[in-house]
Amino acid sequence: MTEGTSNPAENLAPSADAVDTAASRRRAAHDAPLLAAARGDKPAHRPVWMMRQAGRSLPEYREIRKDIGMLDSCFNPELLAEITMQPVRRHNADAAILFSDIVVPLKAAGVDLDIVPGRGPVVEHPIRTLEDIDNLPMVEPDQLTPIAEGIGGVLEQLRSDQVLIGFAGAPFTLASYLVEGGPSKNHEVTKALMYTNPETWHALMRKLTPLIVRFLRVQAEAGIDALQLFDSWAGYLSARDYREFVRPYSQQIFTAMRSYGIPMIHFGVGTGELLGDMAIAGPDVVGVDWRVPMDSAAARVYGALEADAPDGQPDTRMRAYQGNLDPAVLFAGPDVIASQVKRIAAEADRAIARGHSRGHIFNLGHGVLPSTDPDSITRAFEEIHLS
Ligand code: 1CP
Repeated sequence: MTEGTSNPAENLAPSADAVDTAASRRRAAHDAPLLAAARGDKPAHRPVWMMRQAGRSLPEYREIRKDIGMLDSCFNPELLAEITMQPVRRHNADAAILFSDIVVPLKAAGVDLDIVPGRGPVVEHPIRTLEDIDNLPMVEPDQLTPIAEGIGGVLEQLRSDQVLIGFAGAPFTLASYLVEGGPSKNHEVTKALMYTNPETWHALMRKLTPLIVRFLRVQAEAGIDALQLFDSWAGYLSARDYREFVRPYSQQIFTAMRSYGIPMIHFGVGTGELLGDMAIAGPDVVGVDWRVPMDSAAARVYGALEADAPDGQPDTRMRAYQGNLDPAVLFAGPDVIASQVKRIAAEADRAIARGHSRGHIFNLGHGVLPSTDPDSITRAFEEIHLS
């Protein structure tokens, strides 16, 4: 294997100074309901935010973005802060999700890619060989300065009971865009690479893991209160393949980020069969899509953690859970929204009562759909706060 792809020397863990910097930038948001739920304390109300809450469902977003491209807005600190805050103000959300994209650290590093309207990230030269991987640049923290500045702008505007969630794409999901060259329905080129050329696959994972850690460290040191690692497309893998080809790298990311002491959330779509393995990777909060009831999800994870570490202390098997309203329910009118919110709240509370879960952060089971009526979103937030 060539030197560039083996990446042996990158020390993923931050220095004590870096951890101190992060702590000094972070606001004292200890009583924020989302942080309380994540660590297992009783929140003042059930915290809620929605994946893709910032973006296309809001007229104020379409207005502000009408003359500027997606990636240009991600590297403009004022715009980034404003778009991040739009849904927080409109819906009284308990968390802001940083307006950015999983391909931002690649773009910052100089990879030739764009986010094409109506499609998503498109990579000019797909990455499929060891040579391609060698040529993939590593991101330098100063290339991410606009993101750090944008985070500062958001933190100035949030109330002390609201938090800012930073994020990154997990190595598998990011690799899928690089290998396929763009959005993919079945991820077949990615899987074919994994099966026919595992050395190349692992080299790509070893290259992306430190890049993702660097992106998250810049965010942590700029003061984010929590982070989410999106492995959106991991649900396309069998549990066996996930364990062999993906989990070790996601696990390295959680291990590297743990010393910052902020809650870490892990989410993917269609991951019912992977929830235990995703929890073993090391997050504090497991995201659940709408296909699996919250109490079943917690029971599955608890069982998987017990089997993984039979002598572990009981509380090492406890995670908090995030989810899981079907985004399509926001189209079904107030009565259906209210009854589904009540059902999900009851399922999540049952998991806590059974000792399988330490808290619940309400969310959708995946992102807000672009044509959702913003008023139904606001009403759903109100309903969830009362649940
Ligand atoms: O023109 C536009 O408005 C672009 C649409 C858009 C937006 C608003 C894209 C392109 N990305 C984003 C922002 C974004 N992306 C955020 C912040 C906003 C928020 O959540 O409120 C986040 C967290 C992401 C993360 C992201 N990007 C993921 C993981 C989350 C998920 O939805 O599963 C993924 C898979 C991407 C890739 C991506 N970027 C954009 C699109 C349309 C896609 C998906 C493409 C595909 O279907 O493969």
